[in-house]
Amino acid sequence: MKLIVAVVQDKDGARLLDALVERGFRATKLATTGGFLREGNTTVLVGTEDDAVEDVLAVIRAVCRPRQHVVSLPSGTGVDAYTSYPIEVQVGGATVFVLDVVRFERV
Ligand code: 2BA
Repeated sequence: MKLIVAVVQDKDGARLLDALVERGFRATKLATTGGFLREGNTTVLVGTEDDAVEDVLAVIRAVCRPRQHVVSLPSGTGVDAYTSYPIEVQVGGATVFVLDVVRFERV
């Protein structure tokens, strides 16, 4: 069994859950925060059999879109400490980890 941990954008989170549940996968949605942008994102956990991992990844690929975000970074120290400059980063589609599950129980 595998645990798929997918960090996705909030905009894609609800549609991803809908698509997974529609296809019979069990999923849990967590409200999370990205370490770089410090903005809210969504982490979806999916526990599934090994042979279904590619199906779950296909759903994630179909739903989650890359988007450009502009973030302001501080220029530096001293006089520059109070100024910032914008940079553009591409976020997503999704950051996905696939973990081996040692034991799974529903009690
Ligand atoms: P954030 O950490 O808020 O990162 C948002 C986006 O900022 C990243 O998009 C990437 O394009 C950029 N970025 C992140 N760290 C950077 C850095 N040190 N320098 C320059 N640009 C940087 P994604 O790569 O698509 O990541 C989206 C979110 O997925 C991340 O939000 C974070 O919450 C999660 N994530 C990504 N890689 C991860 C990892 N190795 N471990 C844990 N979480 C991860």
